Amino acid sequence: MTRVRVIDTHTGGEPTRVVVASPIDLGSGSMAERRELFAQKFDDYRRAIVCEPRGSDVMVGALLLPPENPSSLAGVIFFNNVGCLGMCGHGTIGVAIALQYMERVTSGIHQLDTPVGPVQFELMGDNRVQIQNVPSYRFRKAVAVKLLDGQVVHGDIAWGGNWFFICQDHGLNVSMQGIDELQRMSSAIRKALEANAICGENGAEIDHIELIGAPSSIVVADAKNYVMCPGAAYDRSPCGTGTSAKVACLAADGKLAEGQTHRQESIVGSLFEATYQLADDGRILPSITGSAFVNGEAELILDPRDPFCMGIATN
Ligand code: PYC
Repeated sequence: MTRVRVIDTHTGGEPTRVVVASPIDLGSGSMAERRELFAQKFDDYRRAIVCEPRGSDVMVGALLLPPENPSSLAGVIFFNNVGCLGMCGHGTIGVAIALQYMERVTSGIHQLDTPVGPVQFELMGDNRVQIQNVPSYRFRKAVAVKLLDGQVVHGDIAWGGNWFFICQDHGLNVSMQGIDELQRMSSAIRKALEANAICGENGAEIDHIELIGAPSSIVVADAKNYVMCPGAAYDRSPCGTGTSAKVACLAADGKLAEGQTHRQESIVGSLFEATYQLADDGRILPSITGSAFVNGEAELILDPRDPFCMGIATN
């Protein structure tokens, strides 16, 4: 039997399961190489940790590893019900709170290595964490996409650690009451992007769809979003990488100044506050602040006699 120690957290409603000691050896290559090895050779562990029957489609895993850079605290690979992510903003906030819970960090700025570059976090007190995400940018503006039913929507293609199609003219209310329609619309956009070979830079797959709407009256926010993740679950948090991508678009449009705060509400009413600094190359360096809480601590038991020991595949 293999035992896997995990700390469960949620960030604005979105769960992160932090694997504190990796049950597998991914070597000491770059984080991108280790993610590739994880995806190619150990995908059953991904399923075992986040998929049913131990997890769910919404669960995001965070595998803590030795760092790539000597100055970093740890390396981390984020993954979900269908594969690995590039970066994960809500997950980084969850990892920070899990590390604090384990008394591995106190105050100060700490660096984590991810497959798409280093990110920093700072504990702000009261379960709040500020992260500095990877450089983010808008790749293409107002790309028209024709859906199968003939409706045409437009969206910006932007990078925030994952690739996003950010759409405002979808014609839907971004609210929990309309969740099924938001899901259908996001899936239709994702299919149309694939069918028309609309990609991120260098042909990268756009695997996150972000629908923007008006904020509700329950929190003070500038916008609300619904984000469909790869695997079709929607992010309960405002999505850290999605908020970074959105802020990159606002910056590119001259709608958000350096240092100004953008408040991004999630579909469940949780909030991230985002600011940015301009990088020398024209990209932005986003900072995202949100809160996470530890809500579980467990040892997963991987019993080889269990027919669903390595999880139920959803892809
Ligand atoms: O917060 O960046 C994020 C994220 C990505 C997928 C789910 N959450």
